[in-house]
Amino acid sequence: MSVSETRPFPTDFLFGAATAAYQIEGAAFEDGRTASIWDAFARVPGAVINADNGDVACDHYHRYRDDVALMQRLGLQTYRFSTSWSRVRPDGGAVNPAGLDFYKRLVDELREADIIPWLTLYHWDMPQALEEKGGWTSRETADRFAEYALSVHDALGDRVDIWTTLNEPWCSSFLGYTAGVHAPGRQSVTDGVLAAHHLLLGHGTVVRELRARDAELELGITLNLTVAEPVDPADPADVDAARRIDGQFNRWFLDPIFRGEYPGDILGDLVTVDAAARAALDAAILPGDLETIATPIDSLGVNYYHGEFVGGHEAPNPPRPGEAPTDREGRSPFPSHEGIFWHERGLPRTSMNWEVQPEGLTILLERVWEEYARPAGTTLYVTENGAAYDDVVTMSESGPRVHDEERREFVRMHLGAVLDAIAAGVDVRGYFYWSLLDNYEWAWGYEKRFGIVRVDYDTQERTVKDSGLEYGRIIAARALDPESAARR
Ligand code: GBH
Repeated sequence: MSVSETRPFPTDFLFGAATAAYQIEGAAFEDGRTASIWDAFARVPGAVINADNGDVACDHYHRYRDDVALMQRLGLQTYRFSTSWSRVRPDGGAVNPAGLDFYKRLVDELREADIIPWLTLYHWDMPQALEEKGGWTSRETADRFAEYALSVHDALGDRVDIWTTLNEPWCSSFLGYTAGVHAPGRQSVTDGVLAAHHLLLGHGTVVRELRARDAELELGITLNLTVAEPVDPADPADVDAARRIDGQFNRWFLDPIFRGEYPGDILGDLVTVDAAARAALDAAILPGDLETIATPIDSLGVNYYHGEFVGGHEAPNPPRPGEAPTDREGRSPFPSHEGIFWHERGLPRTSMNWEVQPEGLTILLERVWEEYARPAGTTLYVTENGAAYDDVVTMSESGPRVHDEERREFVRMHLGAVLDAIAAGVDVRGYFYWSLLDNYEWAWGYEKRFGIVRVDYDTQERTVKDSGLEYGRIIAARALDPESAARR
């Protein structure tokens, strides 16, 4: 939607940016940290573009003070980061005080700068030693996760109020254990559905235990949610394709968390596509699990990147699939994928080949609010939204500049979409751009840049991109201003 007048944000709306430990910290083997599944996966031949790994990444572990100063310059009110399990409990074992000290220093620096720390406990980097004991396919990993969470809370509970258990458990389970394009790189439907269950169980256990320790904490989870649109809403095969995508991305996680049950249609599909996987899931769901998973949360984090335009008939002009950048053969992440086809609808695309569809964010927020969050008394945050583009650096008298016009527009349009949702009555309390910095984009290595701040990986120099300057102006004005497009 185009902006013809100044559109203010609510006074308590929070503007932030997000990162994740493995993607920015580097210092992969310092101060007692041991390998995570991503350290291991990055070393599998062909798994990651250029065999890139997170050994150095943005060197944030050593540069966090400068990075916090940068956040302050941008005017961020909050910063969403994750803690590394392998730093806090190397190999998933005993607590490592040196690892916790890093997060204490970071959080103290943030608080000093008046930036609210928003802590995510798990952004995909389980200790490799636990993977060797079964990883998320093992029920015990949920208990190890709870122990880890409590040790982070022991150290930081007095200075962090907002806690997210998991980032995007769909990716951990189905990209990691079924498609095999993310760590740990397994390719099994059974492993994916078991991982999803144990991730959810770990989430619920941690919410329950942190709530019991401190009723004041703001607790939640972040999900990658999408809008699945059928090519022809009058064609039953297209509608069914959209139902299966919605069920496997969204409802697989939303329904247990908000309703204490897995979606029946998706369990039905699972028994037809892989009866053994369904039996394994049934056996893994023990009495009480779904009650634990449905422990009430205060806020739901919505990560939105793009929608899905799908049908039940082969596409005449199919778009290039987006998720497997390497020569390592990925499988479908969806247990039920037969007969689902992605179609082209002519939307602009980012350099990930993801569609740009800001209205999708409005539609998604309205739907999640009406069907799940509002009835549960849960508020919403957009915990990630952002885009990769092939940025070009130019030299000016004042130093390097990045005129990332497309990203600047992307941010403005999606903030407009959030305002549209607020105007429609959705209680969405904040927005985090993904990401503060260019960083390690998982299987894409350092090739894809999502930052509002450029990172030169040779010098570690940071340059605020035009999109970052624009975001800073929007935050300062607390409004989307039609003029700011011209003011550069
Ligand atoms: C987030 O996940 C992550 O939380 C973050 O770490 C990451 O850096 C960031 O996004 C950018 O990737 O097969 O083409 O249909 C992204 C969530 C969900 C987005 C699945 C892509 C399917 C792509 N992803 N989605 S495609």
